[in-house]
Amino acid sequence: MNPTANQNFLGALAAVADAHAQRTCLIQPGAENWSFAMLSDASRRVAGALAEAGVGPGDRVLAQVDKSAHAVALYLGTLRVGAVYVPINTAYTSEEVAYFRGDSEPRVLVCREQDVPALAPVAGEADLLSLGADGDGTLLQNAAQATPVDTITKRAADDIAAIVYTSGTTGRSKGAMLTHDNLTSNARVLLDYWGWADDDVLLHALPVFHVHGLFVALHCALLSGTPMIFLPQFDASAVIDALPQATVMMGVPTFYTRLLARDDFTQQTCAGVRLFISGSAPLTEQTFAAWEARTGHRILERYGMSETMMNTSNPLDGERVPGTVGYPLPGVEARVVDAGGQELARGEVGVIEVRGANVFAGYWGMPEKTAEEFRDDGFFITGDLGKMEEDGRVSIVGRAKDLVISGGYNIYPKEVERLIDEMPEVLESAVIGVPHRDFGEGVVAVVVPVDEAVEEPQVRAVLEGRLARFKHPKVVVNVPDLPRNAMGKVQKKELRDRYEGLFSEA
Ligand code: MCA
Ligand code: AMP
Repeated sequence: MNPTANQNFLGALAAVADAHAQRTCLIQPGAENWSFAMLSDASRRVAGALAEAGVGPGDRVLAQVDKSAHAVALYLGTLRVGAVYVPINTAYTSEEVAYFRGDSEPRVLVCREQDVPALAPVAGEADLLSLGADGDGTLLQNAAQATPVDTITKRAADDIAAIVYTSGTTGRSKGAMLTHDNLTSNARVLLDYWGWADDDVLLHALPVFHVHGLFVALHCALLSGTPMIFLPQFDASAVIDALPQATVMMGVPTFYTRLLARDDFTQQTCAGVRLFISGSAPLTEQTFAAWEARTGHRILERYGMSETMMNTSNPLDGERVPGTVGYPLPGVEARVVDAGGQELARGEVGVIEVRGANVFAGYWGMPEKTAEEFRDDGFFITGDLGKMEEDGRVSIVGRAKDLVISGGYNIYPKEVERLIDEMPEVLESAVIGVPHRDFGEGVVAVVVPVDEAVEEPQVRAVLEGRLARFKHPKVVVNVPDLPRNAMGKVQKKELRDRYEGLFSEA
């Protein structure tokens, strides 16, 4: 790598876009398809609007926008001006957005048209702009009038390209700073490892505010100059309609279980597909087996995090073993250690640690938190429990961190417990995740009422508008007290075991 050259990841993407200018980039059923040239042009214009709004190198662009071709242009336009893209889930309430705005201190906050009134009071110093084309002063209207930016702002390999928020154990979200080199190296490795070919067509039904949809999926297609079928969200019928035109699909396990639940999803539907990839949450061996029985395909499972993007993957050509997440990717080192940081023998369960060009630069504005999660030799402590199999594959067996993963979204119990505990009717609560057929894990609140039993609608009413709905408990259980160990710590494992079957009919 030439350290004096421009290491802005957009440079690599722009070169590919120029080489494939007339090729279709975004296939949008029911709407106009976009070529690579159209996307480049739109992103140059968005870059112009951002520059006119005063956005410069290192400034944050906080985006809470629906998935669309324009949202992709916003991401690319942000990189073009050397700014830092900060995407957040569209399900977040204005109270949650207020936190992200305060923490990331963006120059602009780009939102959906309908959210302008609710977000205006929390925009602080940031310019609030809606992305949409309607109404004066939206980002797209500004972009239409702006002078397109043709240059790509120079960035060093370790300059920050994006901040991806990931929930913290204390309930405070942490912004994982991903560098241009993190994005570039991981995308290149994945293209090669998954054998991306010139005739590949990706079915993209993931949201574009997390690493999975925004980086892993999008970058594979953009960096190879191949088209994507760009669906606004996962909808099983739309996916079944689109799959015959696709060669690769990436999804969270819920995508796979929902497709299997459909009688009209058959081997014929995916006759042209060469690769199904799953990640973000554990894929059960049952789903793996049912998928193979239905389609003849063995799903390739991989493992990543917001802080590291992709760490390990089952092989493209070798055996894909269900229940494992495969081998460390080229350039990524993985080890399993005990509580004291000592590497464990193969087969023994401990915490997974990783090191490599994929690993983030630290948490935004939290140097002490960053220091806590790195070893002196540069390994990042993932908080996932796993083991290294004899043949060097990694298996994830659980989580050291108190985290629920529901349909691929992370929910930190503390964040929910804190609000439930504020209810005058509640003495204390424990939020856990238990097996759920659709979401993998479903959120359950176990509450100790002060007096009368606390019902689920009461809890929901308290959380409404304060916490994104996917974090709301799907069930509330009342108990006389919470199980605790000798130290007084709530025994969540005991609760998880106790309520394991709660969603067996779900
Ligand atoms: C929606 N709801 C959920 C979830 N999604 N509840 C629990 N868990 C969820 N994941 C709730 C909504 O709050 C709403 O509740 C009701 O379900 C219907 O909402 P809708 O939007 O229609 O839901 P859906 O279309 O059925 O969405 C389910 C989904 C979606 C398709 C599985 O959650 C999804 O696209 N998940 C992908 C997440 C992802 O990309 N994760 C990657 C992050 P109510 O009726 O009460 O309002 S992890 C990552 O990036 C790392 C690096 C990695 O390894 O990949
Ligand atoms: P996030 O913080 O949203 O990026 O989520 C990352 C977490 O998702 C990881 O630390 C794992 O706990 C989990 N995860 C990602 N991929 C897998 C997988 N294939 N199997 C099990 N857990 C996974």
